[in-house]
Amino acid sequence: MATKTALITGITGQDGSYLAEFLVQKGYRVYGLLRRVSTDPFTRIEDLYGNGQIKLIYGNMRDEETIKNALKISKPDEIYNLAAQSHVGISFTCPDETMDINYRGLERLATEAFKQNPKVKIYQASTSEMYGNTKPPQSEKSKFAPVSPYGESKLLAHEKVVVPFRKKGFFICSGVLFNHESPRRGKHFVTRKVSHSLVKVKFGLQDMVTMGNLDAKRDWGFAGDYVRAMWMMLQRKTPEDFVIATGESHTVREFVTETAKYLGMPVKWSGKGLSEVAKDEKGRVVVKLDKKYYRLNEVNNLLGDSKKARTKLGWKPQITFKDLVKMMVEADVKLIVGSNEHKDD
Ligand code: NAP
Ligand code: F7E
Repeated sequence: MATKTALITGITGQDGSYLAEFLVQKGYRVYGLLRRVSTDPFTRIEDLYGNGQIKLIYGNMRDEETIKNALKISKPDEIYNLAAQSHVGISFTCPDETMDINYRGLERLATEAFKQNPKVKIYQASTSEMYGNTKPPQSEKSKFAPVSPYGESKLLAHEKVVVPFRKKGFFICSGVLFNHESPRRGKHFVTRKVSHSLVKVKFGLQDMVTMGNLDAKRDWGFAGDYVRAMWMMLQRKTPEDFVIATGESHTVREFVTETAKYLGMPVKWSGKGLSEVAKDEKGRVVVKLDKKYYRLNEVNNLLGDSKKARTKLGWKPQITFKDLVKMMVEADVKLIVGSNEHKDD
């Protein structure tokens, strides 16, 4: 079989890095769209790039010409559109940028990609945030009702780009992925914030971590399992959307409790509302709350029903909630204790 070529937007992100590794292992020629930033963007993909296993093309989802150029250079068979302003909380402070990257960006990409090659297959990174507070469990049949600019931008990308292009006969599909995490997760997402901070607390490098809503429930899986599903969706003859989720949900509070337990630093919760705290066995406060980490609107309860993916794609997650906590804590212990990270970071 001829070597396939993939173009990944968002290759420097959590999912982009796992997907690049996965596709390289499958024998793909992999290109990634790289936006210029002042700091080192390579941390997650430098091995693949250094070994010449992926090629990077400068570009930006906000700049049509750079997208055209990336498509002309890479000539992809498959496109994975993972680039996004992906932080829900931050989307409330920069809604226009979020919309331009997440919705208009896909519009620019899909329009040009299908013009250059009508047979190209496109995967769109849709999200459980599109459900907002629709009653769980959420499946492909559940109602979309986003409550954040991020959720709205992703819903527009789905409804105004994915659905119409598919109706015209092009291969484009949405993976409606529920939260997925890993040691490569950005530190401003709650799981990584908790694992990274509590490891620092454990080793005396930080006193406590300050957080927001502990009652929110999320269906957390492992990013490595989820990129496999993205690829599976593009190997089909006909494009369809799939929910990808573990089918198990936990509160943010439970994630903290489990992380602390795995670190051998069990915590007890006390207090109510903003005064709630978690204390370690010596009675020291290791988690406190601050209003600034609460969102303007919250998605309270996400729990995915991925029956369709399990039957039609043959996909199922391999990593459990406890495995995920263990994996993230162990990676942060290695990073922090091994690297002598500074106390004020
Ligand atoms: P992430 O770590 O935040 O990565 C986002 C990627 O998008 C980064 O490579 C970033 O580049 C790139 N990017 C941002 N703005 C861009 C622009 N204007 N032009 C080009 N690239 C740009 O996100 P992730 O967790 O890997 O998620 C991947 C995708 O899945 C995103 O679309 C996200 O919305 C969606 N999603 C994620 C989850 C989840 O739980 N992780 C669940 C459902 C859907 P820089 O390195 O330069 O910042
Ligand atoms: O928040 C609560 C917060 O930022 C999870 C993105 O990948 O998944 C992700 O979006 C929950 C929320 O992820 C803090 O209020 C409490 O209820 O880790 P998060 P998210 O908003 O669910 C979806 C599926 C995506 O598509 C997105 O791209 O945790 N929470 N305290 C906190 N959240 C943060 N970030 N920081 C806190 O201190």
